[in-house]
Amino acid sequence: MKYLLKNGTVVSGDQSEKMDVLIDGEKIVKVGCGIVSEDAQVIDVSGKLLFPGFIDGHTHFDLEVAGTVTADDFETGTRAALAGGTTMVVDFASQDKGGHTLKEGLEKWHKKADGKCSCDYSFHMSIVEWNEDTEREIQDMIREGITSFKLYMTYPAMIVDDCDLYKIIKKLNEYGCFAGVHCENAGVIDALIAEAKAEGRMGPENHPLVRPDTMEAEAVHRLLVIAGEAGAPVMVVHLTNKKAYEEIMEAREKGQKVYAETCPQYLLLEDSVYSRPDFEGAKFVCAPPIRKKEDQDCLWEALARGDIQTVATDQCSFTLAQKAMGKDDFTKIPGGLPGVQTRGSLLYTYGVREGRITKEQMCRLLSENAARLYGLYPRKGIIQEGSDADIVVFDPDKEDVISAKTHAYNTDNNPFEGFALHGGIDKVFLRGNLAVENGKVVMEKLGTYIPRGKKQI
Ligand code: DUC
Ligand code: ZN
Repeated sequence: MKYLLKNGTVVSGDQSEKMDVLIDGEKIVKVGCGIVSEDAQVIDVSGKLLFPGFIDGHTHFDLEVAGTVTADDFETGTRAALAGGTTMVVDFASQDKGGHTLKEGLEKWHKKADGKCSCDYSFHMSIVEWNEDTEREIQDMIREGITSFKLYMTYPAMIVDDCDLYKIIKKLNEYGCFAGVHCENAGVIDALIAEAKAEGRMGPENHPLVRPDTMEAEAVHRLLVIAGEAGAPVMVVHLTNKKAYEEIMEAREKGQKVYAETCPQYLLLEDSVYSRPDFEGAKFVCAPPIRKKEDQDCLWEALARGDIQTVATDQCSFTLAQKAMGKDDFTKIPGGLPGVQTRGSLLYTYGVREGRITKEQMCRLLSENAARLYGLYPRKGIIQEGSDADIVVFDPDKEDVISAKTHAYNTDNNPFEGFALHGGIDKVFLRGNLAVENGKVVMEKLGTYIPRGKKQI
């Protein structure tokens, strides 16, 4: 199928320009002014912004958490993502502890995802055990198109100690790869949980108190000292707060390569949500937790300065019934929030429209930088000749209000319930297929696994 998008504003990380875009099959074949084509279907996109398809580098679909499984699997989750302009997700596949291989983890995630996705997809690989076999497997992963990895400094089933952290990030760097790291101090958090329980503090309002910003910042600091010693780049995923941000800036001043990612919940929600009555605070339980207004302000300013490379979602959704597993004990509430459907429109509404970031920065944060970080550029992350025809036709005048009644997730709650949106998704092209029209998914399950190359950033 051939499409000619006429009179839209093509947004890149550097500039925005009124141009036409010609799509033939899966690719963009021409970008310029006054393009004519005799056989293309012409779509007038006057007044619309054309972004390269958004890439979400942090999702958890079909994931077992706290004795349950996320409400959204790859089918419902990628459909919601596509409706929100995300044409590619990079989900977290994981090795299991107890002598299991990375290969087994990858096969497991392919089984969860293959044939079910409505947007393109790839995986990071979480390494939870390190030995000579795992080390050898890194090259197998690279051959499979997995070039980014994940390490956890918390969670018993996932945690790696400082010794392995050092060895892994050093080895990954030798192969031109890197890890995103979940930074929280596991030991002190355990102690704070024990204190809360001993005092009979069992409600969700205790969640941010046992996972304080200081213990995220401590872990970021430790990670970056270790990474400095290893001479290796690392990424701090889901950065939430000012103290942790300052640790990143300090390491960069010393010449270290540190990438950072944050998420809409840390930009737009405050920790008072955990004190909402009737157990509503449970909806917002995620790790690290939502922080304070001054942290939000710090993150927005960091986005504007380009100090944070990407805004992902950490999508990990649960129903209220699942959240109620922790009714009498907040530590049993499965952690995570949905977010893939509204990342673009929230960043536009509360970032671009409010003058905190430009639309070009939005393009970098949602698409271009993720493509560069995860070895997808310029196949993805840019609207140019030869790139995949992944295009978001964004309507800056579209008005909406986020609600669990109308969202596409398989959940009955939305952390952004009631948030007004000024600007939203009109159409989405996924590799040349007009898969979303008027904000609704009209073509499903066209997503394909995308093997990735090495980072270009
Ligand atoms: N944090 C969550 O809240 N859920 C899933 C994984 C994570 O790091
Ligand atoms: Zn996560």
